Amino acid sequence: MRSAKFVAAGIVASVLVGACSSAASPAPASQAAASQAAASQASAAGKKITLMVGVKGDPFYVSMQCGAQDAAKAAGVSLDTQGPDKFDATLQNPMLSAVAAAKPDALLVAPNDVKASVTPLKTIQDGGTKIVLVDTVVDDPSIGVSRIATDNVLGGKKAADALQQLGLAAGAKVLVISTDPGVSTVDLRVKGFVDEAKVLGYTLVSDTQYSHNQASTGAQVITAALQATPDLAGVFATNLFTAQGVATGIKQAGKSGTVKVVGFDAGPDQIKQLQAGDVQALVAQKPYDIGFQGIQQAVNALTGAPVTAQIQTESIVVTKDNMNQPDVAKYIYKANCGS
Ligand code: T6T
Repeated sequence: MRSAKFVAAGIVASVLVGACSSAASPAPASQAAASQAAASQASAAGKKITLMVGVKGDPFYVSMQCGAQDAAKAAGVSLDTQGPDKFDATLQNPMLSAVAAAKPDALLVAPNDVKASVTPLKTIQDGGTKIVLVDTVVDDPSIGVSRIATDNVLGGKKAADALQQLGLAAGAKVLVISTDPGVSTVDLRVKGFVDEAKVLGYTLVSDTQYSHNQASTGAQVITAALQATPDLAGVFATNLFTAQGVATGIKQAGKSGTVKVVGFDAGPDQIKQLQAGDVQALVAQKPYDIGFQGIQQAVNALTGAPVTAQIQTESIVVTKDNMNQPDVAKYIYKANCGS
């Protein structure tokens, strides 16, 4: 992430450099854009922005917060970060009601549920706060001036392709373990995986199973699945905590390496499991970039600059073989912004 931070800082620097150097031989359009960007940054100073993450303490959201903090500093806006103790709309919604009462100028939010999060977000938006959806979204398309997330369908497809790279042939038995239905990101990953698994000829041994975003439940689910299907060949675990729990369950069953595990996300503990051989591949997102761009879009919305309605960020497949390459290692998530 440190390098990603420098890249992001470089983007800000190049906007500023562009604004300065445009005086030498400006193309009229870019000169106008540069002046507009500079004016936007200046006039956003002092605005109040809240970041509501999906769940507190998750290295994915910590890394997103690091990006948002850096962008907020560059724009001179204040940032306050909050999040529920569990990824659960019944816990996040009361916090969103408090945001509605506080009326920040803008809200970056990862809603916990495509349907249950709509009402509190509508109240916030109707109160005049500009909303930028970061990571997860809601079903109501009228919510949010901008939506920034990983291309999650593509990420799920990459997970299935990773199983093929690991040697799974047509007919291999596979299982998907996700968090909960109604979480937009993981639902899209499941779709991308299942569609590609069909193309590759894999046999899904059951419908998608759920960890409720708890590593311990993920471990229990895979333990039961191994008993039901002793010749299971591969598992796709759609997010950080699910993948951690699945890898633990596979290890406890003495099946590390025999049952191939592809997880989503790249938290510090997941990287240790990759190193240990309990997980074979991880699809890492770029949460720092999502947070950084989220603030940029919020600032644009607050200053009348053009806003991009939808931004899809990239993912990258991390394995034991490439995890130490600098261009891969920089995407490992952070447990705190200083590390
Ligand atoms: O995978 C991320 C995030 O994209 C998803 O919406 C929820 O789970 C994570 O935060 C990882 O724990």
